[in-house]
Amino acid sequence: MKKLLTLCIVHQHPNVLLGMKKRGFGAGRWNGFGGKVSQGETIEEAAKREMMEESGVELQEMDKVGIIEFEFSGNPEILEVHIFKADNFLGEPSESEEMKPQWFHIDEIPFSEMWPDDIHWIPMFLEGKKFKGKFLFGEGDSILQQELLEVEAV
Ligand code: 6U4
Repeated sequence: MKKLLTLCIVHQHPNVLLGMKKRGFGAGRWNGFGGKVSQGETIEEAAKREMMEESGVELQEMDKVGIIEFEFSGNPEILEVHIFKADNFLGEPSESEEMKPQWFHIDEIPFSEMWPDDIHWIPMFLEGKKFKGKFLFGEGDSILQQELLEVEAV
């Protein structure tokens, strides 16, 4: 079974906007903003909705830069996460019940407090590359298998 999710990172060079996830899946980690795609909405609509709900800002233009599938050993569910990059937005980031936004210089991205796959694809994201990948997680934060490829288009 596949579940569709979105993840959006605003990159205003030399900074990126991340949020500390306060509850739910991935709580306690810094991450981009996003969540599940609801029935009847496009993936892009979901990305914008989640960005607004979690950070209070409105995205206008964004680019889809990556698709990564995540699987957890012993769990048949596959999370298909569509990753977007935006360089602009309307409004001011503000804390929500779900996320606490914060800007990070790209040399100070807190990888040790992020999902363990992020250190592999965020450099590609920052270089403006597009990518597709798959990660299989084991116990703890271990990665049992990974695949990550630069692609022409996602
Ligand atoms: P609700 O609906 O609030 O219960 P929740 O279970 O908190 O949802 P949600 O919808 O916020 O989860 O979605 C999880 C977010 O985490 C999505 O933006 C995708 C992202 N995500 C999931 N696995 C990830 C991973 N391995 N690496 C990463 N982001 C991931 O960078």
